Amino acid sequence: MKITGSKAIVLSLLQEEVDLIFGYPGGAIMPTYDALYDAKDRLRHVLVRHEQGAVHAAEGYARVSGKVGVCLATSGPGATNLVTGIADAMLDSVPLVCITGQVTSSFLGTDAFQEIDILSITAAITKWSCQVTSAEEIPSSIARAFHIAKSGRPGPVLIDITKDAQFGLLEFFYSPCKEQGMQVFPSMKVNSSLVKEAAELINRASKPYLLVGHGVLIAGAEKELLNLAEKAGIPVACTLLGLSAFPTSHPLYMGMLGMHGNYGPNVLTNEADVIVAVGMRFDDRVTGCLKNYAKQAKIIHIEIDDAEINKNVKVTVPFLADAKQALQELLPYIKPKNHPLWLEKFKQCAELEFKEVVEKEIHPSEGHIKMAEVIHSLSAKDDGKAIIVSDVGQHQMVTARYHAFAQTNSHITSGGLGTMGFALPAAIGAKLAAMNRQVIAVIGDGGFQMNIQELGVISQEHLPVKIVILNNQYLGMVRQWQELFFESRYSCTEMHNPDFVKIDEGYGIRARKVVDRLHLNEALDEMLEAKEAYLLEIVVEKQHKVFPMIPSGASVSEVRLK
Ligand SMILES: Cc1cc2nc3c(=O)[nH]c(=O)nc-3n(C[C@H](O)[C@H](O)[C@H](O)COP(=O)(O)OP(=O)(O)OC[C@H]3O[C@@H](n4cnc5c(N)ncnc54)[C@H](O)[C@@H]3O)c2cc1C
Ligand SMILES: Cc1ncc(C[n+]2csc(CCOP(=O)(O)OP(=O)(O)O)c2C)c(N)n1
Ligand SMILES: [Mg+2]
Repeated sequence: MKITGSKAIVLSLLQEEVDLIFGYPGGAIMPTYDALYDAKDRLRHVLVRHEQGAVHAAEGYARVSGKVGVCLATSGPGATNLVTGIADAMLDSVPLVCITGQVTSSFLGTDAFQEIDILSITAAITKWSCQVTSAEEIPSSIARAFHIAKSGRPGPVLIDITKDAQFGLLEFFYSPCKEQGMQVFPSMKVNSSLVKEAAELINRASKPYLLVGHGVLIAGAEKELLNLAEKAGIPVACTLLGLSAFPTSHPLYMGMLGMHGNYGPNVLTNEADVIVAVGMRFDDRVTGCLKNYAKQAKIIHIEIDDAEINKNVKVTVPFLADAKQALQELLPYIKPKNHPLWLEKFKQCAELEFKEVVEKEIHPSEGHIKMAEVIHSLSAKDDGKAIIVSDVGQHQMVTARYHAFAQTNSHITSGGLGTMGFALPAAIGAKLAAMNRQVIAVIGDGGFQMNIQELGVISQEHLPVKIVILNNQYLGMVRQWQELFFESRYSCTEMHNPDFVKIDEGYGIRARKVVDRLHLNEALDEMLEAKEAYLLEIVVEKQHKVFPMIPSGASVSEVRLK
């Protein structure tokens, strides 16, 4: 029996075990929305308020669940509204399948109503994309899309399906794609001579150092990483996106790398003799000035994407493999060791950072509430167990620095693109992926207003997402750079904000505003205990600057404490 293309879209998604999609309807995708009507018991559709929200929600869902996130939009403005989100997913290696409707194939190229060449627009920000103009191509295209999105280095793919293809008829047959040999699927066989070479370097090292990135979380290699660190006694530091891959309370955990990372992890990069970098791509926020980055060290780079090896940093052992598999193969060759003198150096750096920066931030004796004391208290209250979804800016850096992540996959933020407006919709996706966990979005007053409309989803879907707005009435991160590098000329960074509590209440969401320290603890408790969604606006110090900081273009050795 023949079925329509739109039904085939729904059946194909079900074949891929998709049970949740985020989207927004419109003319060119209406046949598919009609098919969703019959499948609503098996395929939940969450109606976002802006297509950008759909992509970020799908990203949050994908990153927490480990599955592929799916979003659906119409042609023209629906499709172009996806663009920022797709770029965000591309830079942070998030697997997404984005399906857009397109005008009927006979109208293609005529500037028809809501016709836009979304394939060309997204060519540079997708791992793969295709246009489907006949119903018969739908199942195989969707199968291929899922395969590409999740294999090798994950990323977003886009399928643009014309309206006539959705209306057309086909004999439905679905076969999952197992295609090999494309550039996006590197050979997964670990090279045994590399394993021995890497093990020998680690065994001989006196100052070994493990740099941990997002790829460890993607590979699910947290246990193997812990085993390697403990067996060889290696100190560990994480990138922003690698946070929560290693338990923060572990004695070998030294902190975060990079521009606003911890002091020791940065300066000691230039003292380590062997660096094992796992699933991280030596982003410029991590390395600072490349000319002066870890020149003394032999570097082993475990990485799934060939293009990342020797891209920014020249490595000694280029280890093209999946992180989990590579670490599993490496472990038997590793000799048990301890490096007490090397660890002592990290300890001394941490003590210095605590005295110069941390103590004043988390235990201020007077003045306005500080972002760091909020995050420190929040983290202590639930033993670092929540999933934290942060937006972009000073509050993002403070959250990364002061939240003590206790469980894996618990920190979701926009790293590569740094997309303000990410956190509110991403928290929706994260909550839908982990209904049994506390999900807290930490957002600045600027970023909150970039996708504020997604409060409507929280309200309609009754999602108990907790939202903390750290309101400094400034685009704080830009203000910090203006103060440090533009002679305090605060050009266009002050925000006259609306009444966030009233807006929230307009959406039927419980909300509270705190302006002084006296009420902070009790308000945080109230928020954490709430069974429903809750927004807590906290008015924080305006002049705050995030330190340590590696000034742009400086070396990791030049990290500033003030
Ligand atoms: C305001 C702001 C400030 C920032 N400051 C900092 C900072 O101080 N410190 C910091 O670290 N970052 C910072 N960032 C983030 C930074 O821009 C990068 O996004 C981040 O450093 C990238 O981390 P990553 O390399 O671990 O993750 P990704 O960029 O996601 O890279 C992951 C790597 O793992 C690889 N991989 C994927 N799957 C596997 C697998 N199965 N096996 C092996 N490898 C795999 C991928 O190919 C990729 O190379 C900041 C961002 C913003 C917006
Ligand atoms: C979409 C987008 N536009 C602009 C920027 C540049 N930018 C980075 S941080 C920042 C300020 C963020 O302000 P806010 O959300 O209030 O957070 P704060 O830094 O004050 O904590 C800006 C404008 C960005 N990252 N994303
Ligand atoms: Mg702000």
